[in-house]
Amino acid sequence: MYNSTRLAILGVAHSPTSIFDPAATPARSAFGLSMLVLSVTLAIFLTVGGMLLYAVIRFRQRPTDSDREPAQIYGSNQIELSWTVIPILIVVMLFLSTTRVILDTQAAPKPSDALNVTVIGHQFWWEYRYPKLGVVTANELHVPISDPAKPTPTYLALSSADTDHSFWVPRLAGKTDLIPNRLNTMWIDPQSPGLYLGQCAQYCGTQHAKMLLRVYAQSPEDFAAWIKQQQRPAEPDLSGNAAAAEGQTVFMHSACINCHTVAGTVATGRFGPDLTHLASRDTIASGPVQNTAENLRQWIADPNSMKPGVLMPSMHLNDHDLDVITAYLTTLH
Ligand code: HEC
Ligand SMILES: [Cu+2]
Repeated sequence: MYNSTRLAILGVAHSPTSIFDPAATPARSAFGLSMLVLSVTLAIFLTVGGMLLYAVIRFRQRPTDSDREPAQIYGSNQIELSWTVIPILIVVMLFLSTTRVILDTQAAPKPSDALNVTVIGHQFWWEYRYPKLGVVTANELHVPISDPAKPTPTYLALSSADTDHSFWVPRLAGKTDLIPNRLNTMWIDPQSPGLYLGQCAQYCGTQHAKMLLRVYAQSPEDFAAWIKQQQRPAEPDLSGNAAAAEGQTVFMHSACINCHTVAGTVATGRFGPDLTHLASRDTIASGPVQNTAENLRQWIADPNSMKPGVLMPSMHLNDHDLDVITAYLTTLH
Protein backbone atom coordinates (compact mmCIF):
# COMPACT_ATOMS: atom_id res chain seq x y z
CA MET A 1 0.00 0.00 0.00
CA TYR A 2 2.69 2.43 1.10
CA ASN A 3 4.83 1.44 -1.85
CA SER A 4 2.09 1.81 -4.40
CA THR A 5 1.16 5.26 -3.07
CA ARG A 6 4.79 6.27 -3.20
CA LEU A 7 5.05 4.95 -6.74
CA ALA A 8 1.94 6.86 -7.76
CA ILE A 9 3.37 10.09 -6.34
CA LEU A 10 6.73 9.49 -8.00
CA GLY A 11 4.92 8.66 -11.22
CA VAL A 12 3.12 12.00 -11.15
CA ALA A 13 6.37 13.78 -10.34
CA HIS A 14 8.12 12.11 -13.27
CA SER A 15 5.37 12.51 -15.84
CA PRO A 16 6.61 14.76 -18.64
CA THR A 17 4.02 17.39 -17.74
CA SER A 18 4.38 17.35 -13.95
CA ILE A 19 4.14 20.67 -12.12
CA PHE A 20 6.06 18.95 -9.28
CA ASP A 21 9.20 18.64 -11.38
CA PRO A 22 10.05 22.21 -12.51
CA ALA A 23 12.95 22.58 -14.94
CA ALA A 24 13.06 26.35 -15.52
CA THR A 25 13.05 29.47 -13.32
CA PRO A 26 9.41 30.61 -13.79
CA ALA A 27 8.10 27.10 -13.09
CA ARG A 28 10.46 26.73 -10.15
CA SER A 29 9.34 29.95 -8.45
CA ALA A 30 5.65 29.10 -9.00
CA PHE A 31 6.34 25.65 -7.55
CA GLY A 32 8.10 27.13 -4.50
CA LEU A 33 5.18 29.49 -3.92
CA SER A 34 2.58 26.73 -4.21
CA MET A 35 4.51 24.59 -1.73
CA LEU A 36 4.62 27.54 0.71
CA VAL A 37 0.88 28.16 0.34
CA LEU A 38 0.20 24.45 0.63
CA SER A 39 2.23 24.09 3.83
CA VAL A 40 0.66 27.17 5.45
CA THR A 41 -2.88 26.07 4.58
CA LEU A 42 -2.08 22.49 5.61
CA ALA A 43 -0.86 23.70 9.02
CA ILE A 44 -4.07 25.76 9.43
CA PHE A 45 -6.19 22.80 8.40
CA LEU A 46 -4.44 20.45 10.82
CA THR A 47 -4.69 22.95 13.72
CA VAL A 48 -8.36 23.77 13.16
CA GLY A 49 -9.33 20.20 12.30
CA GLY A 50 -7.38 18.86 15.28
CA MET A 51 -9.00 21.29 17.71
CA LEU A 52 -12.42 20.54 16.30
CA LEU A 53 -11.86 16.81 16.59
CA TYR A 54 -10.58 17.22 20.16
CA ALA A 55 -13.64 19.30 21.14
CA VAL A 56 -16.08 16.89 19.51
CA ILE A 57 -14.64 13.90 21.38
CA ARG A 58 -13.63 15.51 24.66
CA PHE A 59 -16.87 17.41 25.16
CA ARG A 60 -19.35 14.96 23.65
CA GLN A 61 -22.64 14.43 25.44
CA ARG A 62 -22.44 11.73 28.10
CA PRO A 63 -25.37 9.88 29.78
CA THR A 64 -24.49 11.53 33.09
CA ASP A 65 -24.73 15.07 31.64
CA SER A 66 -27.53 17.32 32.79
CA ASP A 67 -29.75 18.99 30.14
CA ARG A 68 -28.43 22.45 30.94
CA GLU A 69 -26.14 24.27 28.46
CA PRO A 70 -22.54 24.52 29.73
CA ALA A 71 -21.23 27.93 30.80
CA GLN A 72 -20.51 30.26 27.82
CA ILE A 73 -17.55 32.62 27.59
CA TYR A 74 -18.23 36.09 26.14
CA GLY A 75 -15.84 38.82 25.09
CA SER A 76 -12.30 37.61 25.69
CA ASN A 77 -10.07 40.35 24.24
CA GLN A 78 -7.13 37.97 24.10
CA ILE A 79 -8.91 35.34 22.03
CA GLU A 80 -10.50 37.92 19.72
CA LEU A 81 -7.17 39.64 19.14
CA SER A 82 -5.32 36.42 18.42
CA TRP A 83 -7.82 35.17 15.86
CA THR A 84 -7.86 38.54 14.13
CA VAL A 85 -4.16 39.36 14.15
CA ILE A 86 -2.71 35.93 13.30
CA PRO A 87 -4.83 35.44 10.14
CA ILE A 88 -4.01 39.00 9.01
CA LEU A 89 -0.31 38.29 9.40
CA ILE A 90 -0.66 35.04 7.45
CA VAL A 91 -2.56 36.75 4.62
CA VAL A 92 -0.01 39.57 4.45
CA MET A 93 2.82 37.04 4.30
CA LEU A 94 1.11 35.09 1.49
CA PHE A 95 0.34 38.35 -0.34
CA LEU A 96 3.97 39.48 -0.20
CA SER A 97 5.36 36.11 -1.33
CA THR A 98 2.90 35.98 -4.23
CA THR A 99 3.75 39.54 -5.28
CA ARG A 100 7.43 38.70 -5.25
CA VAL A 101 6.96 35.68 -7.51
CA ILE A 102 4.75 37.67 -9.90
CA LEU A 103 7.31 40.48 -10.12
CA ASP A 104 10.24 38.07 -10.49
CA THR A 105 8.47 36.30 -13.35
CA GLN A 106 6.63 39.08 -15.14
CA ALA A 107 8.86 42.09 -14.54
CA ALA A 108 12.22 40.37 -14.94
CA PRO A 109 14.48 42.64 -17.02
CA LYS A 110 15.02 41.23 -20.48
CA PRO A 111 18.68 40.76 -21.45
CA SER A 112 19.43 42.59 -24.70
CA ASP A 113 20.74 39.41 -26.31
CA ALA A 114 17.75 37.27 -25.30
CA LEU A 115 16.33 35.02 -27.98
CA ASN A 116 12.93 36.26 -29.20
CA VAL A 117 10.31 33.91 -30.57
CA THR A 118 6.88 34.94 -31.79
CA VAL A 119 4.25 32.31 -31.02
CA ILE A 120 0.99 32.39 -32.95
CA GLY A 121 -1.83 30.09 -31.92
CA HIS A 122 -3.97 28.62 -34.70
CA GLN A 123 -6.85 26.18 -34.65
CA PHE A 124 -5.22 23.66 -33.93
CA TRP A 125 -1.47 24.13 -34.24
CA TRP A 126 1.39 26.44 -33.22
CA GLU A 127 3.36 28.77 -35.44
CA TYR A 128 6.87 29.76 -34.24
CA ARG A 129 8.76 32.65 -35.83
CA TYR A 130 12.32 33.68 -34.93
CA PRO A 131 12.22 37.22 -36.34
CA LYS A 132 15.89 38.11 -35.88
CA LEU A 133 17.05 34.76 -37.26
CA GLY A 134 14.69 34.49 -40.22
CA VAL A 135 13.34 31.11 -39.17
CA VAL A 136 9.69 30.01 -39.33
CA THR A 137 8.53 26.64 -38.11
CA ALA A 138 5.53 24.92 -36.60
CA ASN A 139 4.58 22.83 -33.59
CA GLU A 140 8.10 22.02 -32.39
CA LEU A 141 9.77 24.91 -30.57
CA HIS A 142 13.54 24.76 -30.31
CA VAL A 143 15.31 26.85 -27.67
CA PRO A 144 18.85 26.89 -26.24
CA ILE A 145 19.35 25.74 -22.66
CA SER A 146 20.24 28.44 -20.18
CA ASP A 147 23.23 28.28 -17.87
CA PRO A 148 22.27 29.83 -14.49
CA ALA A 149 25.75 31.42 -14.30
CA LYS A 150 25.19 33.14 -17.65
CA PRO A 151 21.45 32.99 -18.36
CA THR A 152 20.23 32.88 -21.95
CA PRO A 153 16.46 32.94 -21.56
CA THR A 154 14.03 32.72 -24.47
CA TYR A 155 11.34 35.40 -24.61
CA LEU A 156 8.04 34.46 -26.19
CA ALA A 157 5.64 37.03 -27.66
CA LEU A 158 2.29 35.32 -27.97
CA SER A 159 -0.74 36.12 -30.09
CA SER A 160 -3.49 34.28 -31.91
CA ALA A 161 -4.69 34.08 -35.50
CA ASP A 162 -8.22 33.07 -34.58
CA THR A 163 -9.54 32.37 -31.12
CA ASP A 164 -8.07 32.15 -27.60
CA HIS A 165 -5.41 29.52 -26.92
CA SER A 166 -3.08 29.06 -23.99
CA PHE A 167 0.60 28.11 -23.93
CA TRP A 168 1.33 25.75 -21.06
CA VAL A 169 4.45 23.64 -20.69
CA PRO A 170 4.13 22.86 -16.96
CA ARG A 171 7.80 22.04 -16.32
CA LEU A 172 8.91 25.37 -17.82
CA ALA A 173 6.43 28.07 -16.82
CA GLY A 174 2.86 28.92 -15.92
CA LYS A 175 0.14 29.37 -18.53
CA THR A 176 0.00 32.37 -20.82
CA ASP A 177 -3.02 32.97 -23.02
CA LEU A 178 -2.81 33.73 -26.73
CA ILE A 179 -5.48 36.30 -27.54
CA PRO A 180 -6.27 37.78 -30.97
CA ASN A 181 -5.09 41.41 -31.40
CA ARG A 182 -3.10 41.29 -28.19
CA LEU A 183 0.53 40.53 -27.48
CA ASN A 184 1.28 38.64 -24.27
CA THR A 185 4.80 37.83 -23.20
CA MET A 186 6.52 35.17 -21.13
CA TRP A 187 9.99 33.68 -20.86
CA ILE A 188 11.54 30.28 -20.27
CA ASP A 189 15.06 29.20 -19.40
CA PRO A 190 15.25 25.40 -19.32
CA GLN A 191 18.51 24.35 -17.72
CA SER A 192 18.96 20.85 -19.01
CA PRO A 193 18.56 19.59 -22.57
CA GLY A 194 15.49 17.56 -23.32
CA LEU A 195 11.99 17.52 -24.68
CA TYR A 196 9.40 19.36 -22.60
CA LEU A 197 5.78 18.61 -23.32
CA GLY A 198 2.62 20.59 -22.87
CA GLN A 199 -0.78 21.22 -24.29
CA CYS A 200 -3.01 24.08 -25.35
CA ALA A 201 -4.70 24.98 -22.07
CA GLN A 202 -7.62 27.04 -23.30
CA TYR A 203 -10.48 25.31 -25.06
CA CYS A 204 -10.25 26.51 -28.66
CA GLY A 205 -12.48 24.18 -30.66
CA THR A 206 -13.00 20.56 -31.69
CA GLN A 207 -9.34 19.59 -31.90
CA HIS A 208 -8.18 21.47 -28.80
CA ALA A 209 -7.23 18.13 -27.24
CA LYS A 210 -4.77 17.43 -30.07
CA MET A 211 -3.06 20.79 -29.95
CA LEU A 212 0.04 19.59 -28.14
CA LEU A 213 3.18 21.50 -27.27
CA ARG A 214 6.73 20.28 -27.77
CA VAL A 215 9.71 22.33 -26.60
CA TYR A 216 13.17 21.02 -27.52
CA ALA A 217 15.79 22.49 -25.19
CA GLN A 218 19.19 22.08 -26.82
CA SER A 219 22.82 22.77 -25.99
CA PRO A 220 24.02 26.05 -27.57
CA GLU A 221 25.89 24.10 -30.26
CA ASP A 222 22.93 21.88 -31.15
CA PHE A 223 20.63 24.90 -31.19
CA ALA A 224 22.97 26.84 -33.48
CA ALA A 225 23.13 23.84 -35.82
CA TRP A 226 19.33 23.60 -35.84
CA ILE A 227 18.99 27.32 -36.65
CA LYS A 228 21.52 27.01 -39.45
CA GLN A 229 19.64 24.12 -40.97
CA GLN A 230 16.27 25.91 -40.69
CA GLN A 231 17.71 29.03 -42.33
CA ARG A 232 18.62 27.13 -45.47
CA PRO A 233 15.99 27.38 -48.20
CA ALA A 234 14.34 24.11 -49.08
CA GLU A 235 16.43 22.96 -51.99
CA PRO A 236 15.81 19.26 -52.12
CA ASP A 237 17.96 17.56 -54.70
CA LEU A 238 15.26 15.84 -56.73
CA SER A 239 17.39 14.88 -59.73
CA GLY A 240 17.63 11.21 -58.74
CA ASN A 241 14.12 11.01 -57.33
CA ALA A 242 11.50 11.02 -60.09
CA ALA A 243 8.54 10.53 -57.73
CA ALA A 244 9.53 13.46 -55.54
CA ALA A 245 10.16 15.67 -58.57
CA GLU A 246 6.72 14.87 -59.92
CA GLY A 247 5.28 15.39 -56.43
CA GLN A 248 6.78 18.85 -56.31
CA THR A 249 5.04 19.74 -59.57
CA VAL A 250 1.70 18.37 -58.38
CA PHE A 251 2.07 20.18 -55.04
CA MET A 252 2.93 23.49 -56.68
CA HIS A 253 -0.12 23.20 -58.96
CA SER A 254 -2.63 22.30 -56.28
CA ALA A 255 -4.50 24.22 -53.60
CA CYS A 256 -1.84 23.19 -51.04
CA ILE A 257 0.10 26.37 -51.88
CA ASN A 258 -2.78 28.60 -50.80
CA CYS A 259 -2.38 27.41 -47.24
CA HIS A 260 1.24 26.31 -46.95
CA THR A 261 4.63 27.95 -47.43
CA VAL A 262 7.68 26.24 -48.84
CA ALA A 263 10.29 29.02 -48.73
CA GLY A 264 11.73 29.97 -52.10
CA THR A 265 8.82 28.53 -54.11
CA VAL A 266 5.39 29.76 -55.26
CA ALA A 267 3.92 28.20 -52.11
CA THR A 268 3.43 31.17 -49.79
CA GLY A 269 0.16 30.37 -47.97
CA ARG A 270 0.09 31.08 -44.25
CA PHE A 271 -3.15 29.47 -43.13
CA GLY A 272 -1.43 26.16 -42.36
CA PRO A 273 2.01 25.22 -40.99
CA ASP A 274 5.17 26.21 -42.88
CA LEU A 275 6.39 23.08 -44.69
CA THR A 276 9.86 24.32 -45.73
CA HIS A 277 11.59 21.93 -43.33
CA LEU A 278 8.70 19.58 -42.62
CA ALA A 279 10.90 16.47 -42.73
CA SER A 280 13.08 17.84 -39.92
CA ARG A 281 10.18 17.56 -37.48
CA ASP A 282 9.43 14.49 -35.35
CA THR A 283 5.67 14.88 -35.45
CA ILE A 284 2.93 16.36 -37.60
CA ALA A 285 -0.50 17.75 -36.78
CA SER A 286 0.77 19.52 -33.66
CA GLY A 287 2.16 16.55 -31.81
CA PRO A 288 -0.22 13.58 -31.92
CA VAL A 289 1.03 11.98 -35.18
CA GLN A 290 4.58 10.67 -35.77
CA ASN A 291 6.16 12.14 -38.90
CA THR A 292 6.48 9.00 -41.03
CA ALA A 293 5.80 8.59 -44.75
CA GLU A 294 2.70 6.42 -44.11
CA ASN A 295 1.27 8.92 -41.66
CA LEU A 296 1.97 11.82 -44.00
CA ARG A 297 0.19 10.03 -46.81
CA GLN A 298 -2.83 9.25 -44.67
CA TRP A 299 -2.84 12.83 -43.39
CA ILE A 300 -2.91 14.31 -46.89
CA ALA A 301 -5.53 11.79 -48.03
CA ASP A 302 -7.87 12.56 -45.14
CA PRO A 303 -6.64 14.82 -42.32
CA ASN A 304 -10.01 14.50 -40.65
CA SER A 305 -9.40 10.78 -40.02
CA MET A 306 -6.43 11.65 -37.79
CA LYS A 307 -7.69 14.89 -36.30
CA PRO A 308 -11.48 15.18 -36.55
CA GLY A 309 -12.58 18.78 -37.03
CA VAL A 310 -9.22 19.82 -38.51
CA LEU A 311 -9.18 22.93 -40.70
CA MET A 312 -7.28 21.28 -43.55
CA PRO A 313 -9.71 19.81 -46.08
CA SER A 314 -9.24 16.47 -47.77
CA MET A 315 -8.12 17.30 -51.30
CA HIS A 316 -9.45 13.99 -52.74
CA LEU A 317 -6.20 13.23 -54.50
CA ASN A 318 -5.84 9.95 -56.38
CA ASP A 319 -3.43 7.29 -55.12
CA HIS A 320 -0.72 8.26 -57.55
CA ASP A 321 -0.76 11.95 -56.59
CA LEU A 322 -0.79 11.00 -52.92
CA ASP A 323 2.30 8.85 -53.42
CA VAL A 324 4.28 11.48 -55.27
CA ILE A 325 3.30 14.38 -52.98
CA THR A 326 4.33 12.27 -49.99
CA ALA A 327 7.63 11.47 -51.72
CA TYR A 328 8.19 15.21 -52.26
CA LEU A 329 7.32 16.21 -48.68
CA THR A 330 9.72 13.66 -47.19
CA THR A 331 12.60 15.41 -49.00
CA LEU A 332 11.97 18.73 -47.23
CA HIS A 333 14.73 18.49 -44.62
C1 HEC B 1 -7.52 25.27 -46.61
C2 HEC B 1 -6.13 25.27 -46.27
C3 HEC B 1 -5.28 24.05 -46.50
C4 HEC B 1 -5.07 23.38 -47.68
C5 HEC B 1 -5.68 23.68 -49.04
C6 HEC B 1 -4.09 22.37 -47.39
N1 HEC B 1 -3.74 22.39 -46.07
FE1 HEC B 1 -2.36 21.25 -45.17
N2 HEC B 1 -2.83 22.06 -43.38
C7 HEC B 1 -3.74 23.07 -43.18
C8 HEC B 1 -3.87 23.30 -41.77
C9 HEC B 1 -4.78 24.32 -41.10
C10 HEC B 1 -3.01 22.40 -41.12
C11 HEC B 1 -2.79 22.24 -39.62
C12 HEC B 1 -3.75 21.23 -39.08
C13 HEC B 1 -3.62 20.96 -37.62
O1 HEC B 1 -2.56 20.49 -37.20
O2 HEC B 1 -4.59 21.17 -36.89
C14 HEC B 1 -2.37 21.65 -42.18
C15 HEC B 1 -1.39 20.67 -41.94
C16 HEC B 1 -0.67 20.05 -42.94
C17 HEC B 1 0.45 19.18 -42.72
C18 HEC B 1 1.06 18.86 -41.36
C19 HEC B 1 2.12 19.90 -41.06
C20 HEC B 1 2.66 19.84 -39.68
O3 HEC B 1 3.83 20.23 -39.49
O4 HEC B 1 1.95 19.45 -38.76
C21 HEC B 1 0.86 18.75 -43.93
C22 HEC B 1 2.02 17.83 -44.23
C23 HEC B 1 -0.01 19.32 -44.91
N3 HEC B 1 -0.93 20.12 -44.28
C24 HEC B 1 0.08 19.11 -46.29
C25 HEC B 1 -0.83 19.59 -47.21
C26 HEC B 1 -0.83 19.21 -48.62
C27 HEC B 1 0.15 18.28 -49.27
C28 HEC B 1 -1.87 19.86 -49.17
C29 HEC B 1 -2.34 19.79 -50.62
C30 HEC B 1 -2.67 18.48 -51.08
C31 HEC B 1 -2.50 20.67 -48.14
N4 HEC B 1 -1.84 20.46 -46.98
C32 HEC B 1 -3.58 21.50 -48.33
C33 HEC B 1 -4.41 23.77 -44.15
C34 HEC B 1 -4.46 23.40 -45.49
CU1 LIG C 1 -5.72 25.91 -28.73
